[in-house]
This record gives sequence, structure tokens and C-alpha cells, in this order.
Amino acid sequence: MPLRSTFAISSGASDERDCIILEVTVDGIKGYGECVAERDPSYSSETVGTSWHILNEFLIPEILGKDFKEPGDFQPKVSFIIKGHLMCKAAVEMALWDVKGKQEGKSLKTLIGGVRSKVDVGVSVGIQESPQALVKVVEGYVKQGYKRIKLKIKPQRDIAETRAVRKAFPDMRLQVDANSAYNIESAKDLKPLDELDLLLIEQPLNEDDIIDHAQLQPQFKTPICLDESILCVRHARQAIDLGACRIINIKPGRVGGITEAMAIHDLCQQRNVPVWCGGMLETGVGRAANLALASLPGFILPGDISATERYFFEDITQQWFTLNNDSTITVPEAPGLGIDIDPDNLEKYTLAKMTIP
Ligand code: OSB
Ligand code: MG
Repeated sequence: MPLRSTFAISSGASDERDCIILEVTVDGIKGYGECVAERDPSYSSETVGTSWHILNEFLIPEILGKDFKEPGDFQPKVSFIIKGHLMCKAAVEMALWDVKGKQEGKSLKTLIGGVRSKVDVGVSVGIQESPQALVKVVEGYVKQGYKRIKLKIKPQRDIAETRAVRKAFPDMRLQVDANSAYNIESAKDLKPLDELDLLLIEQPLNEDDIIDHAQLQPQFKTPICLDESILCVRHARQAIDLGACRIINIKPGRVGGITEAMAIHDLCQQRNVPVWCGGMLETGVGRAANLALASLPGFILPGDISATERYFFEDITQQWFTLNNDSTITVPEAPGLGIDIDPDNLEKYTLAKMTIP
């Protein structure tokens, strides 16, 4: 699906969103799931191509025709024989949550114990040509009503950009995301950010650098937030125990599904660590799931869940998510994910199809 504007992060830019949509049939009820892996392995090692392969050759054959009581119940059965590929597992789980909700006539929000009917959201703004261009883009989103802005940064494109936005919007809830573009040495260059009253600095170092993040955090007043580094509840516990971060970004796709996302949420609540819901430029399918997750009580910071028009010209769901005037988006209340697929748009954007009977 073409993006409305190029989205650039430290590791690369994209103009289009490729993704896999799963349609699962259980006892005649159809559920939908979105695999958030991207075309390129630049954010995560998983891609649309690896997901297609793993779903087709391993994950789906392993669980097809078997009985599972809860959407997450297939996970322990496959975790040892199918290592990793968490975005594939999350896609299957999302479709099973959708089925369960439709079976029971309950929304995903109700099934998981969500407490909010609308959730605070912000926009994740890609790297722009210049600090001035960035301020202009941010201004556009502020005019639309977003009250929290996240800036993507990379070396040499960090301090001047963030300062310019802070100067233009002195009271804005502002945060930055490096997508692991620094190492323990070069992260010293980020020190001036500490004076800009940021909510958090997201994933400055590599995915597997929890220990270096623990060295870095005490050097900053601003909380470090981990995204790529946290793939499961164990990682969350280890990062909190080591002092590697003070905030965690939870993306159900990255951690293998809603069930693991809830476990991380529960741990963080016990440990007094604020969490927020990240995004992966999802279609309406994944966006609906993120909204339900973000309705859990521990999601106290605004999520990267923007209105549909921030991403796409049209969507594959009939639902078109809009921003309320208090910088929130309303959580779907219909059974399951609470979305209906737009069959014409789905067909229009389909590049390949696979049916596993
Ligand atoms: O690091 O949070 C990230 C998008 C793709 C890959 C990684 C990230 C992002 C975003 C976009 O920041 C969040 C959104 O969906 O709006
Ligand atoms: Mg991130």
C-alpha cells in the first residue's frame, strides 16, 4: 500500500507498506491477523519474505486442525520447534483473538481487560531534509490535533532537529527514536538532548545491547525506552533489573503476540515502569489490535497509533480511524478486532495469495 509520505528512519526509507494479512477460519468463523514484518530487514531481521516462508512451511502446518482453548495456547507448543519469527506468531495469534471475540460476542478490549474507551496517541515523524522542513511537518500534525510528537533521529541528524522542534513547540510532549543507530561511544553525542525536556529517548543502541543500555541510562536524566531490544517478558525483566531503561515500548508483533504483550504490561505494572504501544505502520487490521492493547491500564504514555489518514490514502478495512479533538483514538467495541475487511481494497492491493486448506 502506498504511504502518503515517505517514512525515513535511521536504517532506511520507505514509500510503500508491504504486509501479510492472514484470514483464519475456525468452526466457520473468520478471523483476521496482520503480520507486521516489513519488506526490508532494516528494523527487524524478519521480513515479508521470511514470514511468508515460515507461515507456509512451518507455523501454519504445525497448528492447522488442532484444538486450542485460548489464542495464545499454540505458542508454547511451537516455541521450541520454531525459534524466533515472532511477527509470524503474532499474526496467527491476532487472527485467533479475532475469532475468539466473534465466538463470544466480545471485543478484544473486553477479552483482555482493557479499561479505556479511547487512548492517547501521537505521531512518529520520519527524518526530513532539514530541521526547518521537520518543523513544518510537525506543525502540520500539531494543526491536526496531535499532542505528542516522536522524532526519528540518526547520527548528525539529531540535536539540531530536536532543538528546532523544541524551540517551535516549547510545551509539546516530545520524544525521539534512534532505531539503534548509535553505540555506547557515539551515544555521548546525544547528551544535549538531555536539556530538551523529552519524554524519552527510544532505542539508542543495538537490539542485543541491553547491557550497554544499562551503562548508558545512568548518564542521562531522560528515560531510555527500549523497543527493538525487548522481544519477550524475560528481556523486559532483565532490562528493568539491570536499569537498562525506565520505559518500554510494547508492540504485539515484535514480542510474538497480544498474550506476551500483556505479560510485559503486567510485569511493568508491578515494577512501576510506564509502557506505551508502538506501531509498525499497520493497516486497519493491526491498528485495531494496537488500540485494544493500549486500553490496558499500564499504557499511560501516548501510543504510536495515528489516524488512518496519517499513513494511507485508503485502507483495507471499512473502518477509518480518526483523531478525536483530545489527541485520542476511540477503541473498537465490536466483537473481535472490531473491523470489517473491505474486500475490493484488499483485492486491489493484493500482490500474492496462498491458501492452506
Ligand atoms: O521504531 O517505532 C519504530 C515504524 C516502522 C518500524 C519501526 C518503528 C516505526 C514507527 C512508526 O515509529 C510508528 C507508527 O506506526 O506510526
Ligand atoms: Mg521504535
